Amino acid sequence: MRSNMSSPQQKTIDLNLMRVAIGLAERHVGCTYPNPAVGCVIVQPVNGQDPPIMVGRGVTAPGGRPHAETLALAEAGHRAQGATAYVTLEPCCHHGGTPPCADALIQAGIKRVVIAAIDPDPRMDGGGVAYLRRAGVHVTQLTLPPDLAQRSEAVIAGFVKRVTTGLPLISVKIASSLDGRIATGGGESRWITGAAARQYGHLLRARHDAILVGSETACRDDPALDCRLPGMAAFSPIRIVLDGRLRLPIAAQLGQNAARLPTWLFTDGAAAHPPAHYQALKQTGIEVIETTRDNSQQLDLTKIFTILAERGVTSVLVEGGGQLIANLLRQNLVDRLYWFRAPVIIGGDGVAAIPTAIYPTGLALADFPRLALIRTEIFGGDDQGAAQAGVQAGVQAGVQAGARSEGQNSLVEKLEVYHCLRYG
Ligand code: AOF
Ligand code: ZN
Repeated sequence: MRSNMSSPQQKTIDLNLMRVAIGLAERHVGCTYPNPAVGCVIVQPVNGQDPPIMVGRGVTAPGGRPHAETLALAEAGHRAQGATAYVTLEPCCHHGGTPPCADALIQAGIKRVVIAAIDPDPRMDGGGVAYLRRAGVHVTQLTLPPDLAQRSEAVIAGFVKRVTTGLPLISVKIASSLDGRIATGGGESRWITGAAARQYGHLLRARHDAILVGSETACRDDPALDCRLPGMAAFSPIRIVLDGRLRLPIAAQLGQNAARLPTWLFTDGAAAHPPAHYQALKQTGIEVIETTRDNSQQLDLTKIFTILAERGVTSVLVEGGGQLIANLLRQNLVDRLYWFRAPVIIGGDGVAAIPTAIYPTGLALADFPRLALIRTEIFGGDDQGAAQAGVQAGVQAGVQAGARSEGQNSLVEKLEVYHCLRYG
């Protein structure tokens, strides 16, 4: 048995089934906070000459429960007896509201568990593997090839950051002209990027637990901040606005939709503001959260993100404005940058994406932080239907795919790219 488990054929089978489990997990990235999205596939036979038969599949449910293993075991029923479970994350072994997944796997008769990553939650941290092994279950942690390792890490990146640092993963989205402008000199900004790129932006919203803007953006653009991809409204993130002066109008979309979509507003000294406006904002369904200012009299960003992590939020997408993004960069809070660039040059009278200095004056160029490129996608074409299909297919397949224009569109369209960059 054991020698077979390490045979090259078995390793290939293991990697293929883990690929399926990771694909399942990817479907629920952005809607399982405070928990990570985990995928689980259960197959029979454990270890035979015949191709394995999939008897159960599960992905952590929206809201974080039930866990993936519970759902996969329920689907497998008695066929879990003697089977192998492929789980993207070490099964839990803590006694929360319900018995741990490790127990459920043991009781169902699972003989072998294959995992992609150890759960960094201090309540687990290898404990789940030890627990299973003590019960006689054979546990394998796979060494993944680079493409799978990158996907596996991306799925749990927010959760890992939250439990290891007490802050969520912070991503910034910027959609600019080729020369880094987010509006014309006259203030026009709708739309700089095309339909496909904007739809991809909605996919990014779906993939994050929360979306955050400053009050300047909330007041000027009146954004809804939901996910408007067909069929994906349920993936809309928590909407967060930083509004120290409490100037968000009651009629703003954020207020009007607050009964339907969780909406949190951070401010300081709410009591100091006109009580009628404060009460009216709360009556829309917006949750007002009190915070404090830092030394530069801005709302304390680290404190805000700490509060978000304490509430379980694992990932936040910041959509503006420029000043807030500059502050985040200055304070070294940004983990990922999604920068969409459209094939248009606005010129120096346009509004700069990063409007203020972020590093000390006189800093030598060699000392400016260089970002590392994670991925580049090319969008293009004005065929909205095709773009939609591309984004939807990406979701279905559990991969980050947009409507690619490579080889199909003109050079100008090819200039519309987005770079996903790792900051710091
Ligand atoms: C699993 N399978 O699908 C997930 C796991 O608060 P609880 O009781 O729901 O447990 C949450 C913890 O379980 C979470 O912090 C993480 O360590 C793990 N997540 N574990 O076996 C799953 N989502
Ligand atoms: Zn569990």
